[in-house]
Amino acid sequence: MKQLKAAFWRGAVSMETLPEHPFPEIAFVGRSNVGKSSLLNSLVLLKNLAHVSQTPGKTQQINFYPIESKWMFVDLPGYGYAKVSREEREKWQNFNNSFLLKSPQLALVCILVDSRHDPMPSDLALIELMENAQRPYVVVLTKTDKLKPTVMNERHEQLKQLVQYCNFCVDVLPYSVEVRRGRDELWGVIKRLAAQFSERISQNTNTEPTAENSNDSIRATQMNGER
Ligand SMILES: Nc1nc2c(ncn2[C@@H]2O[C@H](COP(=O)(O)OP(=O)(O)OP(=O)(O)O)[C@@H](O)[C@H]2O)c(=O)[nH]1
Ligand SMILES: [Mg+2]
Repeated sequence: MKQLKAAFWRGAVSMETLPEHPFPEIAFVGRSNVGKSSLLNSLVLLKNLAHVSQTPGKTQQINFYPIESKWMFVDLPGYGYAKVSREEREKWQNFNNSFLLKSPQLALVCILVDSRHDPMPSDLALIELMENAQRPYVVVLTKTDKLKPTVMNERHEQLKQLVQYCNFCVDVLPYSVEVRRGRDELWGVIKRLAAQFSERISQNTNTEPTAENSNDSIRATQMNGER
């Protein structure tokens, strides 16, 4: 496993300041402190690409990281950080949701859920958001090194049950930065969905896009994907 070419490129604080670029986006989203930045670093094998903190709520903007001039990783501010005002929290949540609903380059959303707890209402709301938006996502169970194998398997089963009737969930993957669990599997999903996204874009430049045929092609992506 070698380090990938990756660097911080830009941060955005509103829909108006989102940068334009040609790469398929892979977004990382979840509650504050769930391990988004750590996971992003572990995927590219760099220690300090994204800022990891003992203090939750450190990622205060949507951060863009071009990877190998092929993909754009996008680290979103965490949900539910208690120590900022409700107004501030709502502002970030609205920005996150707008990005997830509207970004034209979004190929895959990685929804990170802390494996040590039952999924929280904000985790379920994210799944619902992506289903309503009809955009592909993968559920990643973080910090599984902190669980005994039987407990980890139970949590994995619980989440698979939860999404069994969801149309746009590509997979549910146990992950750990500490013991490098799930890295190859997640890369597999990222590469597959990014390639399908690029193919869809090139097809759509030949066919006049309609709301109907773009949804059909996303759905076909799900149906063809392995579970
Ligand atoms: N044991 C263990 N700890 C982890 C793992 N992933 C992240 N952590 C720890 O969890 C804490 C939060 O990690 P971050 O990556 O900063 O989380 P984040 O979701 O980016 O947090 P915000 O940006 O504040 O929303 C840090 O202390 C990490 O070291 C993991 O797989 N195993
Ligand atoms: Mg972070």
